[in-house]
Amino acid sequence: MSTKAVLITGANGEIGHGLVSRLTEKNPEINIVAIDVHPLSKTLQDQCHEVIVGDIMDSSLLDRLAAFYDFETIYHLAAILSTKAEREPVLGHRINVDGTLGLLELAARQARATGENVKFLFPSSIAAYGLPNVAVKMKAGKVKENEWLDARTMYGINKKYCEDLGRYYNWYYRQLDPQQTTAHVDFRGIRFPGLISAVTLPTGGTSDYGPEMMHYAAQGKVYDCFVPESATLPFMVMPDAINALLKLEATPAKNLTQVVYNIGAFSVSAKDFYDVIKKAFPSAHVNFKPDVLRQKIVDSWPADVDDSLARKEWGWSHEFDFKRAFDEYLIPAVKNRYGK
Ligand code: AKB
Repeated sequence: MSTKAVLITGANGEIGHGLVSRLTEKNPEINIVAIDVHPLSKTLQDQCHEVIVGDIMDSSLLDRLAAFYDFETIYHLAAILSTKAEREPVLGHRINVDGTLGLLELAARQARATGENVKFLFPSSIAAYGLPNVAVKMKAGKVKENEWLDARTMYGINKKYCEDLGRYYNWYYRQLDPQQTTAHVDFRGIRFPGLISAVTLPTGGTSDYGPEMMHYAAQGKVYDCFVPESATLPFMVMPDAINALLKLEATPAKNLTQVVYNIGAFSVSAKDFYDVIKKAFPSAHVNFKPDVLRQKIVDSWPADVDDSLARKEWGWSHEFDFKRAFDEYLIPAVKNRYGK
């Protein structure tokens, strides 16, 4: 008999950290199978049924998992973020696209074998959008899911394509087979804005200037910010991001008309970040030294997103606006983390 379980790839990453804890808080009996290329902390390990230090590209590993477990839900979080994927495009494509395809196949095999739909939660990104320049971006304001989809980064293109793969696995998989299976991959994607965690530091992203500024200030380090003060993106704190994944997972499929949804919380400039950080850490020092190449990527991402579909179809709402995010979550938690 296979064990019913939830699979989390990239479990040691920023979202994975919080997600493992939230899932076990909600259901202490849950069997979490966690994969990451890096070992998980002891606390996270203790909350998982099995932890695998391994690569999602290892097909024999995925075969072994398929043999031992019936996955009801897969949170496929493993990815190479935008700056790293721009520096190593082939690696980005391999992990972000081929890796996702392998996991979708695993989910499809499991659905066929068990006769039950397998939910596939996929963090997409505002990087799926591509606006031509900062003037158009600021004029565009809140961007809808079907607008400005000319992604300009390897990562953004990868995310957009994986959303399309998700749509295919959800609705059209093996559509020519004479014998259609009853169960399928129930793909659900969220285009996340820049995420900010008080617990972990991001690596390899382009929206990382926000969180980096705060973590540097809390450690008394000078931060060279690679975008100008005016650079504006939508951001969200990690507890809201995890709430969104759990809420979308719990929504009955009949309520959902899309396979991917925008979600938003607050849209702020790099200067807004600096002002609020400076208040909490008066000795914080940031030099705005734009790196024009990285800045162009930020300029191609929307300043804000229209998340009305997510609000309407699965009741999405953020708990943390900009003020509350800093006052009640980020500042107390980073002060605690760095012993301030
Ligand atoms: C990145 O900067 O690559 C990510 C993202 C916006 O998806 N944080």
